[in-house]
Amino acid sequence: MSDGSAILERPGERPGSPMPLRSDFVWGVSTSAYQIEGAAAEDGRGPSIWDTRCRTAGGVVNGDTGDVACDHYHRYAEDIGLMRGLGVDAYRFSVAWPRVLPRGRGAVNPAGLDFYDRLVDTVLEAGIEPWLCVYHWDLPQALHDLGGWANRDCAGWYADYTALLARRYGDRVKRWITFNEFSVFTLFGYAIPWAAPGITDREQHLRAIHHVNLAHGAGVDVIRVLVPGASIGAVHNRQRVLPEGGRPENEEAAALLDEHWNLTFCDPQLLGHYPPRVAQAIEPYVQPGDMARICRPMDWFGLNHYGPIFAKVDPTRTWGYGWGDAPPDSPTYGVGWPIFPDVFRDELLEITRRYRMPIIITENGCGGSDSPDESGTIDDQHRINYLRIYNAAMHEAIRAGTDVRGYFIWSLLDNFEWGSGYGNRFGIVHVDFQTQKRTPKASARWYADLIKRERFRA
Ligand code: IFM
Repeated sequence: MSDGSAILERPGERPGSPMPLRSDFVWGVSTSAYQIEGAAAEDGRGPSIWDTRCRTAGGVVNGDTGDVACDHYHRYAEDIGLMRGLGVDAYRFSVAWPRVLPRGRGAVNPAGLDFYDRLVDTVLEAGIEPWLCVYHWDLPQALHDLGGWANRDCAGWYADYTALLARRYGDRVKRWITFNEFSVFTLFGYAIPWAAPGITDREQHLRAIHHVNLAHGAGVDVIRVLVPGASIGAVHNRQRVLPEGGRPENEEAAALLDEHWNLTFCDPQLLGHYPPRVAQAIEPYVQPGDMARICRPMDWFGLNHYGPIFAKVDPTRTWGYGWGDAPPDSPTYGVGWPIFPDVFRDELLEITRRYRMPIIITENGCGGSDSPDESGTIDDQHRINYLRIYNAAMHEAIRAGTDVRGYFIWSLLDNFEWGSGYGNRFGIVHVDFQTQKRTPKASARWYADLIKRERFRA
């Protein structure tokens, strides 16, 4: 295991001096509601499936919860001040569905809607553009009790919720994201039980896939009608899937995981059809006209990328595949995720080849267990190394013809990292979860300098 510095030190590894980026290139930071807001039972917010998951034995490491998280609900102004200090152009955040509609539909919660008014206004006053993600995994528990994403009606409930947001914030928010990482919350929520709602059922997984795709299409239509001048994207996590150990017996597992992870949402939304293995399995749930409802014109492709993933045969799992390990000699960072900048560059090129769209890198970053030294400094060189080589790989993809128009770090703050709780820190700003003290890490200064340098060259 290494911290990735060996890659940086290998002469010629990332050749050539980067070209200037577009003058309107967007530099940003990303967060999501459940991971930072806290105030889970305050001001009328209803419970989400993640509140339930946190209270389920074995659901989250250490029994951690998002009840308080980074207390961003109360400290949002301070956090926006930190963003201003970084010099970012944009802030990608998500709205908590159960904060604005405590039961998912029906009666709205005025205090919840007011919170996002204050947030959006303060972001704009800081000279930062708000990028609003409608859904980042926190389905209202009341809707899950009606079947959640496995119920076709959920697409309509989502469209109504999106309309509420579009009417309320569309005068000030022009950048809209329908969903964050479709394949993660459907696969881990309904087939491999690593996330809420923690179901393992092939049929429910297939239904959830199709209904989420329908919701996406309905959401795009609603935003187009209600928000003049909206620029709409969806955020996909695309990671090349490799057979564990390069072994032939893992190849079919890798091919199926590749369809579930990389193609099951992008292909229907952007090309109008499911990939072959999924198409066959999902057919019973598809109604006439559905593919046209899903495939709506989009303005950009949102890419979340960290590294490749590995698949192996696992007959105990819903689909017969399981998560494999990276080769033991792979360079890794922080929490052990592998560093493969070439895979990032190739993914950007592949998206360009397959979908021919502008790309916004909506998440890229690096987890770790960063803690302050005696002087209170957090010198996260492992993250700086990672960000440097991944930025260099982005430049390579741009030189090779990819139209990348923005880059957002995941994440502004250390936060609630889902099933890993608070142990895996992705922030460029350290959060002491006892005191809620924020301390920018060395990577925050590095990112602020990078933005200045790139703007100067543009
Ligand atoms: O924290 C998550 C985020 O919610 C979605 N993308 C990956 C991040 C790191 O695991």
